[in-house]
Amino acid sequence: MSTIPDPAELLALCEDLARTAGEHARARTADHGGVARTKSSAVDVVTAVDEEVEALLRARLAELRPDDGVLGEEEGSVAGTSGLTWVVDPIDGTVNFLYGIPSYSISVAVVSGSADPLTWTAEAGCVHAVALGTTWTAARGLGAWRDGERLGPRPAPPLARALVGTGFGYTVEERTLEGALVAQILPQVRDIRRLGSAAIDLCLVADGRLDAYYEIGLNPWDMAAGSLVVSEAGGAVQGLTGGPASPAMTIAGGYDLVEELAAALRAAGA
Ligand code: LIP
Repeated sequence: MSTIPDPAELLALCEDLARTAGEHARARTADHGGVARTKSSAVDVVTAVDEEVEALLRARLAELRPDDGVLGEEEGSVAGTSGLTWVVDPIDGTVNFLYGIPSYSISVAVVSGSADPLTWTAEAGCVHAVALGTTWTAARGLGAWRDGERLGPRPAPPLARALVGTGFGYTVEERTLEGALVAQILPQVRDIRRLGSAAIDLCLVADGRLDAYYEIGLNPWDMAAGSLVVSEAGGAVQGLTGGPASPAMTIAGGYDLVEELAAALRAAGA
């Protein structure tokens, strides 16, 4: 029976993997490898670098943690036998990467118990914003950091003074609903930001550069590492009615503000 390494050891491995993958992505920024394929719509693209980075992460994990499972955006889920699953988004913010906009990241998390965000226990995570030169890390029960600086709880403003991040799916149906929803939220907040990488959005909530964030339709790999950074920095991450975040809704921020935003989203028909 393999023992699960302590969160500090897993954190070091998350960061090493994310930084190694980031160096590959940086080296390929010039041509991003082109669009390899599309997924849910013609604008839901996968670049060659998305595929290269996930292959690199999986190869390193096969070498270092051969008994662990892996869940990745581009190659899906491979079960393990150790009780640990690595949840990876090779390029979070792919469209930004494609257009040369610096708001993209490598997101690497490791979870125990299950590979389902509704029931897993996040053990450690790293969000490495390659072009921005910023790296957020967190380990269960140990804390969260931005570039090695410890992150702690901070007072949250009321909703009317909150800078709120969000994002949108890639299909016409999703965008029609999400556009109507944000139109109702915008008049109730300081302002909205759509930065294009959920992992970075969540980490900006953790370090106070966003007051809150919500998004419908996040995948496990988009939110696994960033959600741990938020919670270990003293913030809340939840669903629309207070339970765990899920593809139905992810809301992050200070505890009181998250509840105020959740109520506004429910009232707007989310
Ligand atoms: C992205 C998310 C972002 C969302 C984008 C996209 P990807 O992930 O991080 O929050 O709004 O539509 O889903 O596809 O770049 O890995």
